[in-house]
Amino acid sequence: MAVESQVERRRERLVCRNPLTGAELADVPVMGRDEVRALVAAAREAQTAWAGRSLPERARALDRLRRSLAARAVEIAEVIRSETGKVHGEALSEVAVACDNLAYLKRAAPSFLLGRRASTAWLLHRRARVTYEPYGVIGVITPWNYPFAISMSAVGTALAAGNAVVLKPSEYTHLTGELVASIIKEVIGLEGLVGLATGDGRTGAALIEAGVDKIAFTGSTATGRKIMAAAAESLTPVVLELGGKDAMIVCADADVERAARGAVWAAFYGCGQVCMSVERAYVVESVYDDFVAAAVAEARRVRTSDEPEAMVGSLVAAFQLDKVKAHLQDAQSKGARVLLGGRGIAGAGYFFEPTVIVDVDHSMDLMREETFGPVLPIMRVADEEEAVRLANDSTFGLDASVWSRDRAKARRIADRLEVGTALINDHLINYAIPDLPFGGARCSGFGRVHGLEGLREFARPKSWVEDRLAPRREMHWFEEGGSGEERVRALLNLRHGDGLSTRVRAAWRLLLSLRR
Ligand code: TXE
Repeated sequence: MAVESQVERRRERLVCRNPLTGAELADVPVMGRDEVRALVAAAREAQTAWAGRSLPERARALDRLRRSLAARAVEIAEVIRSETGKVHGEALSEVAVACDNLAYLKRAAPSFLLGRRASTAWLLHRRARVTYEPYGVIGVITPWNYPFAISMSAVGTALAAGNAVVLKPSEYTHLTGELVASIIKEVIGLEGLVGLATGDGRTGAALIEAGVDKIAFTGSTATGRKIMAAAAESLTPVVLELGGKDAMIVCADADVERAARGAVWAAFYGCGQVCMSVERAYVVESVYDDFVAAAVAEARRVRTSDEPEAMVGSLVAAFQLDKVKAHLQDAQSKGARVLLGGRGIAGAGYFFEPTVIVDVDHSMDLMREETFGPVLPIMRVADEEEAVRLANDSTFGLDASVWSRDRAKARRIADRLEVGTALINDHLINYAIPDLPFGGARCSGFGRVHGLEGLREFARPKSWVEDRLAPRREMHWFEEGGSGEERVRALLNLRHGDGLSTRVRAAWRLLLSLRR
């Protein structure tokens, strides 16, 4: 039986394995079209009552969920670890981020989704407003790298907006997805609102065709394209959180020590399997040697193993290890030099040495495609202009950072980077700020999660207009024997005419026309 890393595809079931031990974790059915449709129907039934709950009631139910996560944080982290090979602290941080986001939703949802009055402009005797309505049932499809935080973020926000959800977790992290659904099911007020579709891409594809009202997808750009194409058939709206190839720019006046420590953390955290990892560092030549030396020294401190003192764990599966090796091999064949690391670590799991590599250029896959591993490529640039040009020379646009002691200058540089999030003297941490919308530009996707924008991503604006006086005729309705041109001209001059006398004459003409 060919084992694809730790997910074996037998008949119509998946066998999921622990990447560190190879132990069988779960044997899950690959759900087909009919089962997924049944999940959507059941979610839709539960959604009707849920949408009728007031915003504060919904917020309180999400806060009960937050407290439940916090109480079970260690148990949840162990499940995440068993499927991803992460270190303890990183697995636990997923739960912490999920709790922070739910606390934010409790505070923000009641006000962000309350709706608003709208100006009626020249239609004086009308009232206009906007309400934010739930879509209905949201299909949430999530990846293996942050299986709990990413799932809980999309599911929690969708629920806050009054939707129900069918969650399709990654086949590599089935148990974590199952835990998300089971914990939510036990929360008073949330029963029946989240269905679990188990399986791989085929089940994900079935979900898109199962009549959901919106799809929230996080995963690779390649799969994002497939999902958007499939959703186009039914004009199902999508939010796509896709891959990244984040750049960091180190200016001549940067705090080099801090920039090097920040680069190592943001490149190796999560074993580099984070969509907003630093995957490219552009360093102005006057500080290049100091930065490289500091980055290598800092990277030497990074422990990679499954031991308690480790800072970095295993890659998730063999396919990820193969991708990292292939990118490094291609780069070295084109002249790149590995200064530290560069090799897999023998033994159980898919551990890889934290790697610093220089003499890189944009002919290499390592500088163009998402590596998604513990690799820090550093490129010397003549100046900030060249750094901006190279940072923008990418199909991706998720995060980017600029490191300089002159924050105003750093903001000006970051302003020129086509990305979803710009950071000054920091990187990656933005996902942990619930009030900050997260998402990409270019092939990193569109739509947002988190923040006001993320909440309203899961609520459809509905506009309302109400007449309050009910006159027999309206000035814009058909009048006897004419197209209304005179009235329109008078109204145009009244609102936009040049000078008071023009506007007074226009008002008089309009009154006369209304008396006819
Ligand atoms: O992601 P996929 P994978 C990148 C990273 C990684 C690569 C592959 O570079 O090496 O993607 O990882 C479901 N219709 N990122 O294979 O394929 C699938 O079952 C509907 C970056 O895990 O994108 C899973 O639940 N659904 C990313 C989810 O999509 C489909 C995080 C993600 O799978 C489908 C993860 C289809 N046709 C990987 N095909 C980030 N930006 O954080 C697959 N799926």
